Amino acid sequence: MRIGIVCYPTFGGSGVVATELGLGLAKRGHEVHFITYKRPVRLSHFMTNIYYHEVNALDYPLFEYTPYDTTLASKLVDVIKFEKIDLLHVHYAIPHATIAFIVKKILETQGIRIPVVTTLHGTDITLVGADPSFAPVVEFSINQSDGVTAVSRDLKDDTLRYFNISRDIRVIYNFIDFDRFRKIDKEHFKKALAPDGEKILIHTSNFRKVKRVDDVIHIFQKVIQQVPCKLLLIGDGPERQRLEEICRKIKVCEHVRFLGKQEAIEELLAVSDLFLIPSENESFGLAALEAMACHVPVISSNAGGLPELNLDGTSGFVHPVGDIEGMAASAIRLLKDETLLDQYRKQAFERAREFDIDKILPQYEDYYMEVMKG
Ligand code: GMT
Repeated sequence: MRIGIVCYPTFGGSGVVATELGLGLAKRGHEVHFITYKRPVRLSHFMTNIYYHEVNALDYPLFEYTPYDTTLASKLVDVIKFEKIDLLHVHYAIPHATIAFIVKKILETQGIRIPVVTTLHGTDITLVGADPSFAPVVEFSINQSDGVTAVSRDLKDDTLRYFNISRDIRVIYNFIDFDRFRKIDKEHFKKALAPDGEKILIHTSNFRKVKRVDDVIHIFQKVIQQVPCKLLLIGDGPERQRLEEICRKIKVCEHVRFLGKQEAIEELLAVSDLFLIPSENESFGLAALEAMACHVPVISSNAGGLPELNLDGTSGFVHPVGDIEGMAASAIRLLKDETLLDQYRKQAFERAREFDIDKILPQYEDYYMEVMKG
């Protein structure tokens, strides 16, 4: 197939899933065209059947906001016609599902049918999409897609709860590529980060309020009173300054490392003992899956699709949102008992294997075929 992929190319789960999906499809012999405003972060090396089309929005003094949507639509019309794309897969409903609808209509006037699949990733429904400033357009655009997928059952349910959806929504979970995410030996990293053999707790996110990174710090504050440990905070975002201030206030700075955005997350996961993800809302939790693939058990909240991934008492522990006491107690229990920690490491890895790219990717291929058959 010739597949067009539209996504947000920056750091963030939806862009990562879209890029890894494209790379996986290309490896399986499909021709994949990425149409984005910037080269996706994980698309750094050359592959014969991967193509990249950059969308350059024209700046003009009249525009207070550059009309990126129009430029993207025009680029898509051009790429779909010229490259003879069979199917367009857009990631994150806003504005991509809407643009896809416009493109479809334009191409229809030229006798070209382009099936569109929209993948809902989470905040495009729960946080942003349901806002009245977007909702009617999001609902309309989802209904106009030829196929719709959601990254968890919970996100599907939320979508049906928030919107009046006439389409079936297929659940296709996030996935992981074990060629990249696996336990690697990075002992020298471990020595540098935890010179006295301290345990390492890790959190990666875009530091937005929805991630409740302050809970991570407060959990850590409780854990360090009982287990010598360090906390790695990976990523960046609007909450960073406030979080640094919390660390100063509760005097844990010397044990907490803010490492900013990192590309080789797997190297940091390789030296970590426990992953914390106490989110308020999380459609799936790709970051937790990456940790599990590297044999790192997860302490999570029960928000959204997290319990569909992190099995309480198997791959880690699940607690209600905001239950700092409970999450800290589970963390202490695991970190104090090396045998139990080892058992959870294995179980986390086994759970991650259920989301192997080789199992999930064919689900997309089958779905594309169904959608193309109409
Ligand atoms: O908010 C983020 O975590 C980024 C966001 C995105 O769209 O880039 O991630 C969402 O999509 C990921 C991939 O499908 C999911 O694994 C994340 O759980 C989801 N984030 C939220 O729902 C908050």
